[in-house]
Amino acid sequence: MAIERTLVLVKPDGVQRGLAGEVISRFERTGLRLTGIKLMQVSQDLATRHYAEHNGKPFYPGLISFITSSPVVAMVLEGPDAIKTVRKIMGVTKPAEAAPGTIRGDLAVDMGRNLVHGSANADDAAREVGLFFTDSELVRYKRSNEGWIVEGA
Ligand code: DAT
Ligand code: MG
Repeated sequence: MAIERTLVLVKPDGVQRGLAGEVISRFERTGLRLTGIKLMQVSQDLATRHYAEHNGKPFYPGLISFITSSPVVAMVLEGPDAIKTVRKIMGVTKPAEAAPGTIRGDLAVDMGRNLVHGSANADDAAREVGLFFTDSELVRYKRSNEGWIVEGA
């Protein structure tokens, strides 16, 4: 199990709906360690860099306008298989197909308002963490119970 870092966003709909705490809590309870967190307004420049892979798709203009419409909570989570674990907790992109028990499955109904972002793979995670956080915003620390969460930690 590789120790990974991944970028998570509570998107503008989550902040506006008062679900930031609920979303953060679901990730926190997995045991992944919170390494960075902040409320921020996503600029046009950051949005286009973050979603560069979707440039040209029909939903792209709506996606950029949505992600820049209101603040997001950005965080970095760290732990064994953090990228896959976060994606599992999020559920698939389309809320109607997201499993019950996932954030999107339980709390969303529309793909364009699906509450949460999580990096898709290791390359994206490294790129996205670097886009949203400076190195000094990422805090290195140990919890007193690491060994009860990760064997040998
Ligand atoms: P994910 O957020 O699950 O990684 P993605 O990277 O394919 O999904 O797309 C980014 C976001 O763009 C997604 O969370 C919601 C929006 N989106 C994707 N496909 C869409 C579609 N066909 N119609 C509307 N919005 C879409
Ligand atoms: Mg994606």
